[in-house]
Amino acid sequence: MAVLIGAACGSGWLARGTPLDPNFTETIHTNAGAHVTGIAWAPDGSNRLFVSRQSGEIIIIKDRSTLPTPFATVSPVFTNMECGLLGIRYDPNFMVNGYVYTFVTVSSNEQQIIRYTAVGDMGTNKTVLIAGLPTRGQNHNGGAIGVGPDGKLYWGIGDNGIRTGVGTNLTSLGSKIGRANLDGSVPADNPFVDGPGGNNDYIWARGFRNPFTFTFQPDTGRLWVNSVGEVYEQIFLVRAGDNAGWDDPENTQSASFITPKIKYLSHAGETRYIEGGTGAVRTGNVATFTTTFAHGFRQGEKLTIAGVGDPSFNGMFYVASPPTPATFKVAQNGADATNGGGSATTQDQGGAVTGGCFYDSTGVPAGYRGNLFYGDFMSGKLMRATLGPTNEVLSVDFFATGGVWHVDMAVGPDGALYCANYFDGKVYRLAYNFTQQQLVATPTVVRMVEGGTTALTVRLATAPAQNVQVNVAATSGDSDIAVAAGSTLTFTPGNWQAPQVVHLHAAFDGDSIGDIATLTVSASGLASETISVHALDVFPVPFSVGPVTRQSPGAAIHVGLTGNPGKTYVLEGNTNFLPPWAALSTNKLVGRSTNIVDFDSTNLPLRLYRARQLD
Ligand SMILES: [Ca+2]
Ligand SMILES: [Ca+2]
Ligand SMILES: [Ca+2]
Repeated sequence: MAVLIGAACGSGWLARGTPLDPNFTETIHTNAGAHVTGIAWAPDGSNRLFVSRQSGEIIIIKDRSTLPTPFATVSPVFTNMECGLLGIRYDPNFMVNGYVYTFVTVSSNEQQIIRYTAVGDMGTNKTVLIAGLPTRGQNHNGGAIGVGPDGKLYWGIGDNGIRTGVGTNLTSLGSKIGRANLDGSVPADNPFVDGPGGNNDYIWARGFRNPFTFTFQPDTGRLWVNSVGEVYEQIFLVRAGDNAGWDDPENTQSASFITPKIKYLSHAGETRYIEGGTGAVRTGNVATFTTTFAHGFRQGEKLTIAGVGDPSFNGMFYVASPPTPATFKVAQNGADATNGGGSATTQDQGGAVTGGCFYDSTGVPAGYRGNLFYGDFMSGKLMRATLGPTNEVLSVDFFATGGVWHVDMAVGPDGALYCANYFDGKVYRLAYNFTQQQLVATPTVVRMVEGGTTALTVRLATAPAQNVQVNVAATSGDSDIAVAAGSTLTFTPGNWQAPQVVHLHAAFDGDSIGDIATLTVSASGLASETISVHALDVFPVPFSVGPVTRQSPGAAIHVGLTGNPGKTYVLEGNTNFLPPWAALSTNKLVGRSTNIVDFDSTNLPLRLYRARQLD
């Protein structure tokens, strides 16, 4: 039984292991302290790595060092077994609103989604967005959290170790992926919304034993969920309303369930036997194998074929197309032949799938871009999956082996891949060793919101002989998206490695569709790179004043102001309707609304308010 973050002994002295592609170099980036549960690079170009620890601390790593004061220490936090601060991710408008979302076990019977607001390096204004999420204070708590391309908050919760919420259950958030608006409210388009009916309206997808991590695919925006398994570790590509089948048997889900895109048997390779006689048939460089019983292999799975009587069938191959229950095909050069016997064996990847991400940077050769990487907590191995145009898995290989306690992974602003170990808190950097100059831009798919600002980063791959000027410009698409800063960057032989920041702004446009634009990153004599930018639509609303509240006589009055993000409103006050109106506060709205304290109102018996839009 795969146990995630169990009570196993620490093996902190062990090295992470070695990337199998010798073109990658691994170094220790930093030590983030014991019991790291998540890592996330601030999407503002600040080069800050936020690290969540199970103990409740969120720390910031900058220039490879831990800042002396934690960003925040979540309290209360409940840290028994697999409980604690389990996940951390950012708002797509983080540069403007500073919102950081966390998934936290707060007691032996409750988990919460908690938001902090970053003010510089400090987390302020702790806000519980969603309370009452299920746990029994032991295992299978889930912990995945993130904001989707639809600007909604998603999280994953497991079966709490006692089959909570499994099967067709729609009342519990156990064994579920949940989805909420960013303020914690229920989106009206969630698939099982029934209002006062018995369904839990947050449910977005179900049937997950322990979704400890998930990741949104940058270009498609699709959600890939890593579900830690009992017999099989499974990675699902999930849509609204899907059921991944738990607690039915894993990897043999019936037709009403989704099946994993990637799976592996916990703690071992798995052997299936090939029929004798005609179990191996090669025609036109495609070999078709028939197994003695259902094999359960998935497209793209890597197999070791051994012992076939005709040895030309033997070797390591990827399942080349969607298999049938007892046959599979692989690409295999060779003369047409028929034979049989032998076996096909899968890879031993580990026993608890964790911490994946897509390689979303130009800081790797094209063959790596857009690949899905994931790790395994028990084996410490990192895996790399390549995907075809319809998200069919083409190959799954080991990327690094020999590590321990892998827990989370992220692409950094320098285009390198970072991964963290749970027990010792070491964060490793795996970087491609370029031998030729090129532009390294990260990410290649930018998700932001209308009226918002975000950042990407650019650096050079190798030391230049002389200064290199890099230009970043919006070259096609919606003109509402523009480079706000960093359109011209200069790299020198001394600073070529340091990521430089490009700020993007998406104008608030008042229509009801999102913006899509392409940026081109270019430099004389070098291949250009393109960045795709998506700004989520923010639909305009009329602006209004209210509610107006006063806690007690003589206290300052609080005034709500609702309007459109990116627009500036001045709140004015008066005591008698007669001119002049005094300007009390000028606000450029970040979200839909803000709350203004009228400190001049104490002891005023009557106060009138109005707002005007300035732009
Ligand atoms: Ca309901
Ligand atoms: Ca719009
Ligand atoms: Ca537009």
